[in-house]
Amino acid sequence: IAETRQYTNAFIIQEGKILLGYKKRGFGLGKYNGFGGKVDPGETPAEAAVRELQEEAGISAPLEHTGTLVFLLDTVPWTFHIDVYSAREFTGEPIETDEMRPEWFALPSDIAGAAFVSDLPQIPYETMWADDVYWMRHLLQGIPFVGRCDFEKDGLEGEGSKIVRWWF
Ligand code: 6U4
Ligand code: NA
Ligand code: NA
Repeated sequence: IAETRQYTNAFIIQEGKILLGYKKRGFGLGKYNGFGGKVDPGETPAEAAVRELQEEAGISAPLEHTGTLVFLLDTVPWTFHIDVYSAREFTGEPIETDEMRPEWFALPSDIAGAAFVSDLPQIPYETMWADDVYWMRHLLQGIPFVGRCDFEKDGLEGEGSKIVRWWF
C-alpha cells in the first residue's frame, strides 16, 4: 500500500459521560464514533480535529492528542492514519448536523478502575467500529495508545466490518 491518508477522531469526555456521534452519511454510516474526518492540505491534524468537531457537532474544545490508529481495509487502496483527540471541556451546544447526530453515553463514576468491556456497559460497541473496544478504556483513562487494525469489508453501507487482525 503506497498511500497514507490522514484523519482525525475527537471525543468529549466528562464526569460520568462521553459524547459520541451517530454517523448519518458516508464512511462509517450507521455507526457511533467520535467526530472527525480528513485532514485537509495545509492543515495540521490538530487543526483538522478542531475544525471537524465544529463542523460535525457545532462545538469547540481544547483537544489533546490521545492516540494513534492505523487501519487497513481490504476494499480501500490506502492506509488510514487516524489521530485520536480528546477534551474534558467544550464550549457551545452539541447540535445535530447533516453528518452526525450527537448523543451522550453514560460512564461509570470509577473510570480509572475500568478494566473490562463489562465495566463500561453503556458504550454501544455493537454499533461502533469493531476496533474501538480495544482502545476505548485507554481513551477514557487518558492513557496514550497506538494500534493497527486490519479489516475485511469497509462498513461503507453500514454492514458489519470484520477484524482480521488487531495489533496493539
Ligand atoms: P467528508 O467526505 O468530508 O464528509 P470527512 O468528514 O472528511 O468526509 P470521514 O467522515 O469519511 O471524513 O472520516 C472518517 C472518520 O471515520 C474519521 O473520523 C475516522 C473514522 N474511522 C474510520 N475508520 C475507523 C475505524 N476503524 N474505527 C474508528 N474510527 C474510524 O473508531
Ligand atoms: Na467526518
Ligand atoms: Na472533511
